[in-house]
Amino acid sequence: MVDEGQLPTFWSFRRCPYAMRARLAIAASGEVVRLREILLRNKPEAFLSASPKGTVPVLVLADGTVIDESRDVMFWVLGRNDPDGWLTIWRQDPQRVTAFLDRLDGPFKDDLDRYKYASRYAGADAKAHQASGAGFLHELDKALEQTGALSGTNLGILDFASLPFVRQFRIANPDWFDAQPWPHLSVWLQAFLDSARFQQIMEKYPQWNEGASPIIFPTPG
Ligand SMILES: N[C@@H](CCC(=O)N[C@@H](CS)C(=O)NCC(=O)O)C(=O)O
Repeated sequence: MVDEGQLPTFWSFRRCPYAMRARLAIAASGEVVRLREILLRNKPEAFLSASPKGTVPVLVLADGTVIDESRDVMFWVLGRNDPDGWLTIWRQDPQRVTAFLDRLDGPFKDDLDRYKYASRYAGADAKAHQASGAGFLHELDKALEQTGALSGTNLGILDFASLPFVRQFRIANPDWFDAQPWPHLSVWLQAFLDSARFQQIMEKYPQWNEGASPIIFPTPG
């Protein structure tokens, strides 16, 4: 029986790729949290007082510690328990992992936003950002050729940190994406989309409000 009062509180938004990768790591680690689903256009006071910068995901531990960067949430839960060895590559080569995540969250995310949501960025050249993002994805395709994973022999932190963003890149124009010569990348993405873990973290939850009953994540099976 879970003691709900002691569980960390996890502020989430279902479709946010940063929140998705945090939920993936939580589910893989076996940690259990109280999930609070919010709408970004209507952020609850309790969320903003936990983390005034107002981005999801946010994990608030029982002792009040606030972890409000998705990478830090991943590392925190996996640091406690990592049954699938997601951090093996981090232990072997932390610099490589950091460099990859910086590129993913920096230039690639910039390209993704300016390609997928070009109208929100004055003067953004969607085609140029599509091409630049595709350059990164071609590199991933090459890296996937050997083992089908970015993190070594098995899927790990590099894979699950990036898959939600690669999924978004595809959603911007699936026909174009599927016509690109990146067979290993396509297989890798499709296997993720078909996985039980992806279904698990995309479960729909009602929006949180002050009187809401706690939602335990992952849903106890
Ligand atoms: N660096 C942050 C970025 C998180 C982020 O930007 N999340 C978006 C949603 S996908 C957000 O909350 N944006 C605030 C807003 O739209 O008001 C992280 O890795 O956690």
